[in-house]
Amino acid sequence: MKGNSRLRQILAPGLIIMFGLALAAGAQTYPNSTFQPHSELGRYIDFLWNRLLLLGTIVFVIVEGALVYVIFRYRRKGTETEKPPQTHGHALLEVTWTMIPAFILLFIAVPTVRIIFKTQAKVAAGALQIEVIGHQWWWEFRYPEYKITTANEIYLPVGRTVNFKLNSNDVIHSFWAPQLGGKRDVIANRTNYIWYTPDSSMKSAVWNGFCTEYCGTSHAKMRFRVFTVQPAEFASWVAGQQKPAQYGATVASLPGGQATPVSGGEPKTSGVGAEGGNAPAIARPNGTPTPGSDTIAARAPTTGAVLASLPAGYTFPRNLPEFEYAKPHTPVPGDLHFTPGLTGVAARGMQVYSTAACVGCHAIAGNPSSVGNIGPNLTHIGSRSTLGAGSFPNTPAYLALWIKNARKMKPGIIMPTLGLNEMDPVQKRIIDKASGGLDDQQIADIVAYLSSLK
Ligand code: HEC
Ligand SMILES: [Cu+2]
Repeated sequence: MKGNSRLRQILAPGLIIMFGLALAAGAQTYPNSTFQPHSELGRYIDFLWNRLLLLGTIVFVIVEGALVYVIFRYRRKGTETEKPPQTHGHALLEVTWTMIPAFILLFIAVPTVRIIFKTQAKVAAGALQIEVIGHQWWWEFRYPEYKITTANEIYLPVGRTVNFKLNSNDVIHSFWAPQLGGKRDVIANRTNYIWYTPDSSMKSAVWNGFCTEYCGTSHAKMRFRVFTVQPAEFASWVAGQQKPAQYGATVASLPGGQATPVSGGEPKTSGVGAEGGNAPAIARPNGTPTPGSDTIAARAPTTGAVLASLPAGYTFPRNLPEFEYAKPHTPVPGDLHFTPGLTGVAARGMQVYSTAACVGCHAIAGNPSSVGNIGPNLTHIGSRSTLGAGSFPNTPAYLALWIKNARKMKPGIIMPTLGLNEMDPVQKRIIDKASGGLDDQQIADIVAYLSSLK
């Protein structure tokens, strides 16, 4: 039939393109994709999505196929003059086209309702509780079981169900780590929960998390990291976080010569001691990288036997090439500079920090003057891999710029501009000595202090 061969001409290339696209989509991994779930919650939702996509595709192909067929089969041939027979009211047809959608809906509704009940169920006893508090624009995380308060980075042991208790300090936020499962609104005056179990078979890994409810100026910079680690690594991390802060006696040099980041680029941290010189003299866990050697070679082993005896203070290794996707790439404002080559002293930095405005907003357990609760808890800031809710890598160079002019680094935040002679973009004035402006040397000292708090 003439119509049919025409149809094939149109459909064949279309099908080949669709098949090609499907292959391409499967061939690559997308780190922030919700289609590669690593928890039961993620898989439930993935199952529903696949089911709906399949049924939707079948309906689409049948309906559009019938439409295209009718268009070609019954189009006017040019020789016909009479109208075709007209039909009004056809009981069998009408019953059929009511029954088919009803049947399809049944196939959608039953699994949907089942999964709603499963995911809304109360969490099983023994789950790890984590309190999540959304702030404009960062995340506070509390582990009540372990009496830990931290920010922007979550450690989870694989195989243990985690129950997030979600609250907001201000506007509505939304908590989402795509590959683990989600997402749920974070609301003031109302507690939401979401729970899931990171797959126990997983190797230690890091996942990106996001605020997915527009919440103001720096919403796009309200991110977090989730580290799904082996149980022994988690225990070691917990033990480290529970200790009060101890700052290193050693010295941190800010990268010489290259400390000034180019607009759009990243500050170089290749200077002597930029990462390494500020380490407090604590024992490093067996196999985890020592500061300054965060390379693939220093990767933590993930076998239970070796990990069983990790000393306190495990942190997930930074800069592993396979976790490149978890590295922040926010550009630094081009007009924000820091004096190159300064050397900070942690003990001096502790003094400066403890008498500056910082203590009114930040808490550091072990520093009795630092008990503020407006900003993130800084007790173990040196152990975190990012600054400003996942916006910048936590290196001395970025930390110095952050302290100097946080509001330039992340617009609109409560943390004021603190660098001497810097322009505060919110207050629209230059920060002078009288209003507590810190010179670069003082900031370098604070950097040495904070980055030694592992
Ligand atoms: C008025 C309150 C306030 C003051 C004063 C203040 N901060 Fe902050 N700080 C904040 C807030 C709020 C944030 C979170 C900003 C964000 O990421 O959105 C923050 C973030 C930080 C961070 C990043 C933490 C993280 O985990 O991402 C560091 C480091 C920091 N402040 C250090 C300091 C230092 C050092 C001082 C004093 C020189 C200081 N702050 C003064 C409120 C303050
Ligand atoms: Cu938000």
